[in-house]
Amino acid sequence: MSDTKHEISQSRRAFLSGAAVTSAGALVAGQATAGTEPDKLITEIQPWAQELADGVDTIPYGLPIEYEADVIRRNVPWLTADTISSVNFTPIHALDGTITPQGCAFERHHSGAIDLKKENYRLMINGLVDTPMVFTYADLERFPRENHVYFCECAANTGMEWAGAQLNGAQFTHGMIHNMEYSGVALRSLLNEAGLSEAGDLKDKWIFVEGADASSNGRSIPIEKALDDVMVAFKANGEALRKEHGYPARLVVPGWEGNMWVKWIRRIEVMDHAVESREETSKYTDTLENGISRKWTWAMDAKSVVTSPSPQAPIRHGIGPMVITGLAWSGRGSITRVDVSIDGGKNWETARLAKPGTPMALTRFYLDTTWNGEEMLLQSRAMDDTGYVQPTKSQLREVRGLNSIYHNNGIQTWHVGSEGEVENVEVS
Ligand SMILES: Nc1nc2c(c(=O)[nH]1)N[C@H]1C(S)=C(S)[C@@H](COP(=O)(O)O)O[C@H]1N2
Ligand SMILES: [Mo]
Repeated sequence: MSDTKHEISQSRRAFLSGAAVTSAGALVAGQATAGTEPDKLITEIQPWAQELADGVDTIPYGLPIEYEADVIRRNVPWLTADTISSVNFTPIHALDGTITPQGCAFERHHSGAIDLKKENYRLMINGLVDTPMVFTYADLERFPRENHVYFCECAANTGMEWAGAQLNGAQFTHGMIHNMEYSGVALRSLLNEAGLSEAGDLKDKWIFVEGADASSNGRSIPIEKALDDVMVAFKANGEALRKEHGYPARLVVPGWEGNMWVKWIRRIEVMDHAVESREETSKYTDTLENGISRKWTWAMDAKSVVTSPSPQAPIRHGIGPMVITGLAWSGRGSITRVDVSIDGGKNWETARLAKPGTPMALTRFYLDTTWNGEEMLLQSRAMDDTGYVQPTKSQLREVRGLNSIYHNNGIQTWHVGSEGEVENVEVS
């Protein structure tokens, strides 16, 4: 016991003296450098220690402190004609860990976020079921509940980058993603309650899911997936879903494109065919080089991005110790490894995963390294437990051509300049 304690204090001292050397050595880095003036923040009693502060209940439901006011969702106004049918982006460059707070998790609406009270909520299950049913919100809460962390990525995430580097910030290139802990019921429980004998051997059976908003965002999902890990969720990160994420209940379709995660879910029809709705024909399909479009590209392939440094999070500390960090995910399983390159993919170093990857959830990676002030072409490359390796942009284009929008999981490059400034560039 005491040995361990000793070791800890030893290594702490080593770290602190290391930091002192750095701040004295690297002048650009040091704000609290060893100058001649005493640091008043240390030697003088500060205003906040001279009076009493906010009592409990000052803010019954807390928001981030004003100094973090920049950590917000942002949209790109020229991308869409109005904000009703539009998207904004998670500030992934400013977050850490893996859980996305609901308040800054990207929103994507086709006809605006509706205001739906629990008492007005109904979920119908009809079609090839033994007993068509309608559940109220209170009914949903009486089915066995589950908790799972999953990412939700819009298929259009990184879509603007197909032809070349376009948007200057990880928030804009990769921010159509969020990762939350969902509480809800397995869709399987609801389907079984309605009874599936009508659907026979379940071969080639589908569900068609609609939302209560004007767009309804109808999507067909194969029954195998519906009975596997799909959830009807009503809580995210412990609290009720926010209005914009589908209050009071949404579909959670682990690993599959965000468009299938129907919000304000109101109806599920069991069918013997897919509907081929707008959302799965003219949209959310991938046009190949020969003009023919792929459909049913549901799973989100393994992908990663360095969130810092990145254009909105340049290096401000000068040369010396540097943490490179980012996110990796796969809709087909768990992230097993992430490599980082600082020379545009010539050499790779394996990053440290903050925690072992879990299926269909974000994984945080860190590369604890040193920056000597050199320019970098920073990249990350994810691998998942199917053995899949995230492709370069040219590998992706060989298969997919240049007509695609959706499902761009190519390797992203940031150029880091000698002043620490960062820009979106393409190394294909
Ligand atoms: N009912 C309904 N569900 C919907 C949508 C919608 O417009 N209406 N948008 C879809 C799309 S395209 C995506 S990417 C996700 C986004 O979920 P979020 O707004 O919670 O981020 O919801 C999906 N579910
Ligand atoms: Mo989407």
